[in-house]
Amino acid sequence: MRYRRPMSYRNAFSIIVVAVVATALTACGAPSGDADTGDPSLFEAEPDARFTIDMRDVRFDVSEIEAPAGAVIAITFTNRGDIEHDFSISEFAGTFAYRTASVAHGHSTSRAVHMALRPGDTGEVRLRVPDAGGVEFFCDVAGHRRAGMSGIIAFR
Ligand SMILES: [Cu+2]
Repeated sequence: MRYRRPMSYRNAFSIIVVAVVATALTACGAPSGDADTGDPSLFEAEPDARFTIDMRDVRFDVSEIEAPAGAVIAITFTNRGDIEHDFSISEFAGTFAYRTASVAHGHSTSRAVHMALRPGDTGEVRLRVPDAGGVEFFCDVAGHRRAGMSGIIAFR
């Protein structure tokens, strides 16, 4: 049997760094950083309506907005809390895009729309839903939705 050398500290460190980077890239299904996500055409013109929603610990300060079906709406989110939050939609029949310089946080998600914001960060979401109906949004950080961090966008 051949003698195996113990792994050097340098090699062990390299493997850990690679594992952490791989986790960061896959955690939210999108690259972290300031890349746009979704359909970029939604950012080509001024939206038909604009909304502002702040994130607190642990709630959205606006829990219902109304928008015309078929219109492009913009929602600017700012995380004014002390912990990370996100804007998530489970299943989404329309088109969306978002833009933020915030760095994706560490939890995984299978949500159709998921924009994570660190404390103090801002991101803009654009949505277009063709048909009337309600879309529930929530924060997908563990426990936050159950604590009431959710809301409805009513398309009329
Ligand atoms: Cu949250």
